[in-house]
Amino acid sequence: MGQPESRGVSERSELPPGQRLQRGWPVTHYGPVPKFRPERWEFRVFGATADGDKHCWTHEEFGDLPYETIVADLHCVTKFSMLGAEWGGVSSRTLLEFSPPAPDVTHVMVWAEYGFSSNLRLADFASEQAIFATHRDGEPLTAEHGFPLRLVVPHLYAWKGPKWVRGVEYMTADRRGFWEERGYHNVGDPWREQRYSYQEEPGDGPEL
Ligand SMILES: Nc1nc2c(c(=O)[nH]1)N[C@H]1C(S)=C(S)[C@@H](COP(=O)(O)O)O[C@H]1N2
Ligand SMILES: [Mo]
Repeated sequence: MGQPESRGVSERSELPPGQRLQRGWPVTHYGPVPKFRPERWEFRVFGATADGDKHCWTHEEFGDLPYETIVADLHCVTKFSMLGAEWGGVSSRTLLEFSPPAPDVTHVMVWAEYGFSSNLRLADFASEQAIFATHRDGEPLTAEHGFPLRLVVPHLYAWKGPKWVRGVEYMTADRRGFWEERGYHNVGDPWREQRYSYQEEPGDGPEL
């Protein structure tokens, strides 16, 4: 990997409404922890790409992409927050540069092992703080925290950042991901407490 480059500290290390501070780093996810098999692992960008092609990286190739770090908080919708971790990896902006979306792309679906998925508005995905992390606080991720790769989108609830992420689908219309189909808010902004889909307002997401 190249020289680490710092993107600076997160703008607000504070608690969104209704959240409490969590000490330590609990493990939270649905389903089993997948086993990492490097020879079978690939990262795919597909759907409405600018050139119409699917783009794939092996684990080794992904590790050659430019490495950056950010300091960011994680807010779980079940009301605990972890503040101020340093995440290292490949920013979503870098990925968008290497594999640009078609002009009419408005949303992305981020795909992980076992079919877990989460949808994001393109603008949220392209936010400066969003990072495909391989490291936390200088150490490689552990298996239960998403090794070899997880997405971190600090300005949204943490379910919007799949662990064990394997690809991104560029979409020209919005579609709900795993938790968004199961009662969680389509946008998921913790500063506006967008926890559940019944709170959605017109324009926040596709019809339920
Ligand atoms: N693949 C996958 N990623 C996931 C989840 C999941 O169920 N599956 N849960 C999310 C939720 S709800 C949270 S709070 C964070 C927790 O990350 P942590 O276990 O590293 O604290 O992972 C997110 N990423
Ligand atoms: Mo969560």
